[in-house]
Amino acid sequence: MSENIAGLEAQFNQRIAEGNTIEPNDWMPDKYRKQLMRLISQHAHSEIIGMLPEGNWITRAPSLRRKIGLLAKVQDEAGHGHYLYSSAETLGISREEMFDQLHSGKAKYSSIFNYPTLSWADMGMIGWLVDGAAIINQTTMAKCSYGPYSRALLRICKEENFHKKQGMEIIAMLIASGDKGKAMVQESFNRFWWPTLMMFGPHDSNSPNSPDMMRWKIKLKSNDELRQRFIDMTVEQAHTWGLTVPDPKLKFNEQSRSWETGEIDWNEFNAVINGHGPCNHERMQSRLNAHHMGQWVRDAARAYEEKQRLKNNAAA
Ligand code: FAQ
Repeated sequence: MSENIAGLEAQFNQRIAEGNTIEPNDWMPDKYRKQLMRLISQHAHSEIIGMLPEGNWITRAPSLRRKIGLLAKVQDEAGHGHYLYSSAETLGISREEMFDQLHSGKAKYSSIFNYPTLSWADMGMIGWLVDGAAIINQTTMAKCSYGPYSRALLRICKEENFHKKQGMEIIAMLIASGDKGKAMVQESFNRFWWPTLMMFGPHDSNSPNSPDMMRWKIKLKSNDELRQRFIDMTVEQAHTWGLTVPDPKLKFNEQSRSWETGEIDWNEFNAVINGHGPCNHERMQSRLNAHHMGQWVRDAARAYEEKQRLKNNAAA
């Protein structure tokens, strides 16, 4: 029996080494399945909770065009949540179980969504920085070893690119509008810069899940590598706009040709991912209310499904 498992594991490792994808009905080690359930469900929760900070601004968008754009973006995030929940379901976990894990605080979601959105410039900042960070992380992971997740990410990344562009357009227009607009952008940048760097997770030396995830090609680049790629791209963009990166220790390293930053406040990061960020409580309350108010939709969908099942049985 154990020889059989060892053989299956050898085949599995070989498929990964050769760059093939693992599909839902393929044999996989239990830990690989569990890591994927954790990762994909947390990603799905991030998309769903991530609708809330921007959702706050739909009624306050400064024009009809902006309102339509923001509405479409928030709707896209709901769609991403659905692709990801479906992808996690292929591993044998139900949507109800995933929701229970989110609502009980057992499952995490991205730290960034526990920060408030205080001005219209924050809508631009989320598109530019948060979607920008998500794209860097997810275009890499779109080549990961688990087929359903990699395919979901391909589509998500295409949509996130639009999100980033609409964010950059908001910022460019605010900056072009004059000193007041530019000051709004700078103030928002000051609040979002460090929390965005935290999105990439702890340093590699402090990332307990990374060794397995990298070995199995779920992650293809480490937390620090992706964070650095984001920093190098974003600092240049900020300078082009005449913005100041809120980091007195920021300096260009001529040898590595990349930007060095000061240290992230890991106490803040740990507080936020453990439920004590500025908006954790508010976000979870909104999520629980939405879940409660959506109960009738789930009941109606189940009743319809049951009716169809009885009809099909009668016809068979
Ligand atoms: N926030 O060992 P590692 C988006 C946790 S989608 C909260 O390094 P891992 C779209 C981590 O879960 C943004 N928790 O973990 C959008 C683990 O805890 P656990 C979401 C974090 O998994 C845009 C522990 O710390 N994207 O933005 C965070 O190897 C605009 C130890 O960490 C994804 O989920 C964090 N920032 O690497 C929507 C992408 N960082 O589970 C709306 C996929 C770490 O053991 C508007 N996820 N933790 O209890 C990933 O790539 C990885 O999960 C990382 C973390 C890189 C986030």
